[in-house]
Amino acid sequence: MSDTFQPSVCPHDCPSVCALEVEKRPDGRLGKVRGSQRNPFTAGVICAKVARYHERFHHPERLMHPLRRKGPKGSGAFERISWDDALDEIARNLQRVSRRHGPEAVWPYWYAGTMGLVQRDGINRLTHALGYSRFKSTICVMLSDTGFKAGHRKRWGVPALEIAQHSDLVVVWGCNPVHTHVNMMTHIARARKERGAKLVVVDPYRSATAEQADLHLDLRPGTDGALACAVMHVLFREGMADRDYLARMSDVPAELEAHLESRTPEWASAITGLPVATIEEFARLYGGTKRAFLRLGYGFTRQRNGAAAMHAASCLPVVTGAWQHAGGGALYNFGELYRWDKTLIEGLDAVDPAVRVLDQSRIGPILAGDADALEGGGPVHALLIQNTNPMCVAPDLGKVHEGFAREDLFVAVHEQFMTDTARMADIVLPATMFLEHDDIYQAAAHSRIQIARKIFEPQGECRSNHEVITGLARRLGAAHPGFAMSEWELIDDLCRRSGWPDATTIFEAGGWDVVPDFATAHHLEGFPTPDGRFRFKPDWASLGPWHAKMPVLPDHLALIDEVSQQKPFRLVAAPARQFLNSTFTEMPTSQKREGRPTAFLHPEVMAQFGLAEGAAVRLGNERGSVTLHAAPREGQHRDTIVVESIWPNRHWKGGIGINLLLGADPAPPNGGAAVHDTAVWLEAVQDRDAATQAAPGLERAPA
Ligand SMILES: Nc1nc2c(c(=O)[nH]1)N[C@H]1C(S)=C(S)[C@@H](COP(=O)(O)OP(=O)(O)OC[C@H]3O[C@@H](n4cnc5c(=O)[nH]c(N)nc54)[C@H](O)[C@@H]3O)O[C@H]1N2
Ligand SMILES: Nc1nc2c(c(=O)[nH]1)N[C@H]1C(S)=C(S)[C@@H](COP(=O)(O)OP(=O)(O)OC[C@H]3O[C@@H](n4cnc5c(=O)[nH]c(N)nc54)[C@H](O)[C@@H]3O)O[C@H]1N2
Ligand code: SF4
Ligand SMILES: [Mo]
Repeated sequence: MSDTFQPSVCPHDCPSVCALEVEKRPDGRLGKVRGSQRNPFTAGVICAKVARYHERFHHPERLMHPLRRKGPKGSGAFERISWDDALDEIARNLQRVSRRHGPEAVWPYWYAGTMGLVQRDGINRLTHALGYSRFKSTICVMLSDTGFKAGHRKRWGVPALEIAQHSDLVVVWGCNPVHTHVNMMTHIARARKERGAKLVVVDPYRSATAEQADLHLDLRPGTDGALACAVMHVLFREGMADRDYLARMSDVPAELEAHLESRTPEWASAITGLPVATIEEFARLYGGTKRAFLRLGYGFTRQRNGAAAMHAASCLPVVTGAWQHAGGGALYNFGELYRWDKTLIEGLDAVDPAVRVLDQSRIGPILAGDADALEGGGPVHALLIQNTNPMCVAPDLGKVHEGFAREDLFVAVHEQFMTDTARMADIVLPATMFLEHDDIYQAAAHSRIQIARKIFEPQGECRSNHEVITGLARRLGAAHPGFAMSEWELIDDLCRRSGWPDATTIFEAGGWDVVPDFATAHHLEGFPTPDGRFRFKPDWASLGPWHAKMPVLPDHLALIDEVSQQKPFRLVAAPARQFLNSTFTEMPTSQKREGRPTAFLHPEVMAQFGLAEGAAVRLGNERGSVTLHAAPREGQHRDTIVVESIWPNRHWKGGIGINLLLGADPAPPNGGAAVHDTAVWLEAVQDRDAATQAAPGLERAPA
């Protein structure tokens, strides 16, 4: 690496967690950002939006100093104040609320704007030390984690590096890596080029990944359990199940086989909308390839039956025994291999189990005072928010907007930009970016611990999340050793406490791979269940309170927001390539490349509604409606509508985006946001003006 390039790690909420090389120019500004070779999963490749990071880092609209609201909530009128005044005022308000309503009326609210373990998770230390309402993180991986653990109990899998060397077939299931973690495509492309490997993509629309596939299964959203069962039916029927392996490595193979007898391709065809021949073609391809790599994504689990769907799909490599072969098996997430002990970072020794836990995804109902969502406790009167933008990304967004407008709610937001959420705050604090602080990272799609050190001095008056949390802890009298430690000390403590080398060693080595040997990665000596057997019949009761809804054996769980005469379409709010959730929406180049909020419709639906490309349409349900532009898209079922997201509210004329339509009800067995599971109606908007507007509008349906 040349003098001007220094090592770093991408902190954004992405399975790839790329190793970066960043250029610090002689004038002190950020120059190029490129992928590093030091991490073999990154392999020198990063996504386009992070390659343009100088645009975000030196953005003229970055928050540079603390602000206090001086106009009505949400008016955008703020005045500059000092850090001391800002932290004093937040502390005063949290104390006021705590005294008057009890500490559970304060809810620290966070997510993964940065995935650094110190900067992201440190807020929990404040929560636990002061007895504030705890946080149940459900918006992203709850459904996928629960579904995967149902069969395997722990999360790890086959390293993606095996793909290029050994895989003859890659199945990308409910996942769009071209948009969401481009590095996966590097390894898939190599296998195709060097080994002639085939690519199958299971996705309700012709995503950028499906576009590249040899076989695209464009099933109806929320029907993956049916597809998986029918594939297993064919595997058993046509002698492609590895009975020997099943007898050794699974719990109830005979029961499974009997159960699947009625789960025929004809049965699944009626549910999934896929032709019988396509289901059989896929089953034969999968069953006929020992070195079949299954990439299980997050996307297909964002359905009310998503945990059941993940469990069903994760059964496939057990039935064929693909796990035994190099390049075969599955990868969902390496989460458990890191075996972190986050006692000091999160203050886990200060947890009071009697304090209520509030569900992240239900922030709308919670702020609206829904008794069930409040877990029987009183209202939330103060939010301290870091690393997330719920006014844009949360489901049931209408309720979220009403909640943030409450005059009896105090809101402090620590942010890099004036997001939809920051705009609603009473106090806004400016946050550092990853190049301006230290942190440690784990990844989902690879298995390397990586540490990044501060390269630039913070711009303006920006402070890190850790500085804000310790500054508040001092003022609030919160006691915990973690508040007295530096970021680096916390990183070092985490590494040692978890049984890894110290932080300096890991940093200097350019990362630390926690990948197990081949036998462990492939579960050759047993799955991480107590008896080493994969569970076709999961112990759902141990996985969440709503376990009674779960199927006994893999199945299609008919719980989705199914079409009806009133709402004949199913909306998938899939991720946009140039945005990362709502991050990067502030970059002009990203906005330009994404265009405008657009609904992809089947060409026949365009014709049926008399729509030309770009025409305005309205999508709605009982929660409201939004107006956007229509575009035809081949390769999706007639009743599927896809809107790539997440456009900020200001891009929608009525001031609220696509998540207005999404429900926040907790999906079984343990909660989770069904962000791709929404039945909607569609209508053409006759007004020609609406069709030509760059930022189309919205009308809320009457309550
Ligand atoms: N560019 C970009 N990158 C991102 C993000 C982003 O918003 N933009 N988000 C980041 C985050 S937070 C995460 S968690 C990851 C997620 O990364 P992924 O695992 O790729 O998951 P999703 O992005 O939710 O959705 C992926 C695909 O799932 C499909 N899908 C939806 N419903 C179903 C279904 O019922 N069945 C099947 N088979 N497929 C379905 C969608 O059409 C979509 O193409 O990506 C991260 N990376
Ligand atoms: N329609 C639709 N909605 C979805 C999804 C979808 O696919 N479709 N996906 C869902 C998923 S998977 C997820 S994970 C959620 C994600 O939702 P969010 O977690 O809200 O993700 P972002 O919108 O990217 O917001 C992260 C914010 O953190 C800020 N940030 C970044 N680094 C730092 C830092 O170091 N300090 C501080 N204080 N702030 C920082 C960024 O500026 C950004 O505004 O959205 C969910 N909502
Ligand atoms: S692919 Fe993901 S981890 Fe890599 S640079 Fe882009 S956002 Fe960051
Ligand atoms: Mo996510």
